[in-house]
Amino acid sequence: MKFKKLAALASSVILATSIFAGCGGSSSSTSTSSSSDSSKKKVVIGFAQVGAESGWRTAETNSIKEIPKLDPNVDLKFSDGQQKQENQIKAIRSFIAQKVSVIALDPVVETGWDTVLKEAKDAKIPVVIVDRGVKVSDESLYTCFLGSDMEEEGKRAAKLIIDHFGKDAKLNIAELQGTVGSSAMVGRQKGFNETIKDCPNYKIIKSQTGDFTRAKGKEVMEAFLKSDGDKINVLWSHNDDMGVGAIQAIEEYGKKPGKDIFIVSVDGIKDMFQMMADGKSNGIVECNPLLGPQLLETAKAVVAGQKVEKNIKSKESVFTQDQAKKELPNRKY
Ligand code: GZL
Repeated sequence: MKFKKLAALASSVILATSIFAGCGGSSSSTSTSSSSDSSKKKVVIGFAQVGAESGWRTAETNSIKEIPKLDPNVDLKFSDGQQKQENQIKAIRSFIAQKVSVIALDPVVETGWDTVLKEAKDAKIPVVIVDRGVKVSDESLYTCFLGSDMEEEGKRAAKLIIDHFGKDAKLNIAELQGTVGSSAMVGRQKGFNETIKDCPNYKIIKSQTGDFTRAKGKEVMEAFLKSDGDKINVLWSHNDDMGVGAIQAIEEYGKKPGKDIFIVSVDGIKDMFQMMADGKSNGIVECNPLLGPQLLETAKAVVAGQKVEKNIKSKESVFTQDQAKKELPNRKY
C-alpha cells in the first residue's frame, strides 16, 4: 500500500510547471503564452473547468495550469465555469470558434452535453473528458475519459467503516452528498450503498447535498445534528471540504468529531489530513487532482492521432487515522 502511494505521488509530481495562451469565452477565463519553437505547430488545449468550489478543485486547476511549462509547444486556454453548466457550454463554443487543437472538459454534471459535443465533433475538434464523467447518447462524442473511479471511491469509504465497526454493528449514518447529478456524487453514493448492503444494521438516516463546499457542509450538518444529533454515530462525506465544515458543526454542537461521530470522506486535501492527525476524522479515500501531466500526454497523443484508451484511470490510495501524521508532510494540496 505504501509503495503504491509513493508511486502515485511520484507519477503526479515528477512533471509539474506552466504558461498558457489565448482566452476562453466564459464568465471567467485566463490565459498566458510562452516563447517556444515557432517552427513546430502549437497544440492548443481549451479547458472548461467546473469552478473553484473546493481544495481539491483548486489543486486540479493548479496542476492543469502548469501544463504549458511542461511543453513550450502547448498553450492552455482556461475557463472557470463557476459551477454552472451554461458557462461551460459557452466556453466550449468559444474554444470551437478559436479552433483549438483539443477541448478538455471537467463536467459539473453528467448530462446535457450531447448538443455542444456534437458541435465540437462537427468542427473536428477532439474532446477529452477530465475528472468527472458524462452520460451521452453517443460515446464517440468524446475521445476518452481521464480521472478517478468514483464508484470505487464510494466502496472504499464504506469499507473503512466496515473495517472499523464490523458488518453487524448498528450504525446511524449521516451522508453529505456532493453536487447533485455530478458523476462524483452519483458514483460515490452508488459504490457506498452497494457495499453496505451486506450490513443489515447500517442505516443512512440523513442524506442531503452540501454541494462539495465547506460552508454548505457545515450548514447541512448543523441541521442534521438539530434533528438527529443524539442518533448519528457516523458521517459519510462525499468530499473533504464538506467534512471539514461538518467537523466545525459537530464541535459547536458539543460532540467530539472522530470519537462520538466516526468520519470518512474523499479527496485527501491537507486540511483533512490535519483534522485526522488531530483525531477529528477517521478515514480518507484519496481522489487524485494532480491530472495536469496525464492530461498533457493524453492531449498530445489525441492531437497526433494516436490511439488512446477510452478510460484512463488515475492512481489513488486510502488512509486511516494512524497513517495521518506520517502522510501529512507528503500532501501537495
Ligand atoms: C472528484 C471531484 C470532486 C471532488 C470535490 O473527482 O470532481 O469535485 O471530490 C470537487 O472536492 O468539488
